[in-house]
Amino acid sequence: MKKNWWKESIVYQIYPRSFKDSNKDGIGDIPGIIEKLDYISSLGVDVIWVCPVYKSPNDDNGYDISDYRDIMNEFGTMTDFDKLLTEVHLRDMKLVMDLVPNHSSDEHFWFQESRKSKDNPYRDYYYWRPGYQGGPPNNWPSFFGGSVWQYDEITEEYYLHLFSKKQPDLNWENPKVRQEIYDIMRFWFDKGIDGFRMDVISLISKRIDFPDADINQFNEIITRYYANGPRVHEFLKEMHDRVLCEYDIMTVGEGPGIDLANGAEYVGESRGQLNMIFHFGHMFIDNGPGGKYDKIQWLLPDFKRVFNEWDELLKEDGWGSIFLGNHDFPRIVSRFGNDREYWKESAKLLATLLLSLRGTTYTYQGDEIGMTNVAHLSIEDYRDIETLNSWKEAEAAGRPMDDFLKIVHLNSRDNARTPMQWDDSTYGGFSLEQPWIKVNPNYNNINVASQEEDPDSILNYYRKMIRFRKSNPALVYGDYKCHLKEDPNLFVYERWDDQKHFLILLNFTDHEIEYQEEIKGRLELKINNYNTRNKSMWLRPWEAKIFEVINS
Ligand code: ISL
Ligand code: CA
Repeated sequence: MKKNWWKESIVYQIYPRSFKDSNKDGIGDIPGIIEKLDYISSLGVDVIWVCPVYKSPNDDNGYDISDYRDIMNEFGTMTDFDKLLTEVHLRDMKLVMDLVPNHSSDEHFWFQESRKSKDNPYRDYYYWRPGYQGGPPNNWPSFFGGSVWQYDEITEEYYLHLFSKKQPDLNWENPKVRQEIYDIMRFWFDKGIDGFRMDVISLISKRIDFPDADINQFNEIITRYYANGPRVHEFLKEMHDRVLCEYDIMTVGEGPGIDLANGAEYVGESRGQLNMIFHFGHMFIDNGPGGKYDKIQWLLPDFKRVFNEWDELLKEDGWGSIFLGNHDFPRIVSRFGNDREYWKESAKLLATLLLSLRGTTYTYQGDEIGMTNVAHLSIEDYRDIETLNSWKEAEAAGRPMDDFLKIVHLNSRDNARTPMQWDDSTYGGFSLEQPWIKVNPNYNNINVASQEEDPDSILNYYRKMIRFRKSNPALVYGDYKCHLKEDPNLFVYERWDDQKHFLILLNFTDHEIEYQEEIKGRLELKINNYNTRNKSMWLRPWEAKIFEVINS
């Protein structure tokens, strides 16, 4: 296995709007991030990934970009950004930005031109099609509800938008569009940034014959028509050969439709495309056939299978990304742990998992203090376009809205977007003014300041686990073997290289369980998420133990 800095990196993801407000307008910003760099560095983080900070009308919080070479007004200026980059580097960390190449904002100059006339030089920067029988060109549904086609009166044609109508899809078939994106990438690399997380990279090539979808399962529509289109690897290879190969940077692509059948094609080292991808196997584990607003109970054997199969797929050629949540998904302790009776234990157990699997590990802001989902009583307190659109659709469909509110509580992307909880002052120390989105009312109990003081806190456990991972390369590069694959309660695995050998025991339940397999060798307890350490094979509720196996 070839070693690389990005394989060993601990990545910390920042959602700037919700991280820290420095100028009392209730919106997180770049100077706010700079204020907190010592904190981030104190965790042991190597790489910071910031979600989009470019100019944007914020229809989708920065994932709708109107100028790729400038900074969003609310977040600061280019001078602030340059300072951020310098300060990150001064602390021996790296900075990765979010690249959103699949779509721009409808307020981008390209789109403003494109919509003007059918012969405008920018017309083919986007997908324009005539209507069909008085309606849109086909029946494809958008990620954010409604059709993917928006009618534009000026030229009496429709444009494609897989996300909101303010996020028109860029036409990657047009070589000029590709060149524009490569130039933008170079602009940021030449400033000295250390990589890109690439938004919905799986969608840049799609079925451009635009056939009607003949099914109504959204997930299947994605894989059949939107994702992994015929030219996606040709485009990525071109991007790599024209830009990426010239810089010592890291890339991680994300996208719906990336699965075990195609994942290796994105990251195989000999293929020269991306370093890593985020797949959503475990992120959709509690979605029923109707998608994310059709919740089902997730099961541990399925969860383990996702990690096992991806590890198996990438172990010879490629590299994994290990994450349990991000700005698009519920809080990890609420989703995969028990955020009530075993809040602390289960948050620490998830940290143990995150930091002991093979792959680069990503921690989303606030997870290091066990931030939880939020349950606002009114839809008025939600901000996310996806949540609000699906609310409107559910209302129109006559669904019982009390029940729908419960699903929003479980699944809304805003669960991850409430302000970072720094201390117990008003607004959780995020801002001195009313934030753009309400603070989770539990900020009095869950915040950075109180956990700094407590040696037994989730925060200090993250620090300990990060140190432990860094001092044991077996946890980064070493082999992986899962035991008891079908066991519904325990997640047990070994990690080893020529130096060290570890056995990791994780109890994903509210009750005590004894681990009964026989292990050769002497076991030395190295990490335990309970402060009353216990080296027996009994696991208390949500207990996590890492043993070193000696003389095996
Ligand atoms: O959020 C999801 C499920 O709730 C995903 O399906 C998500 O829409 C998908 O992974 C793409 O996400 C990315 O691109 C979107 C943006 O809204 C997300 O925040 C971003 O992470 C469009 O740019
Ligand atoms: Ca601000």
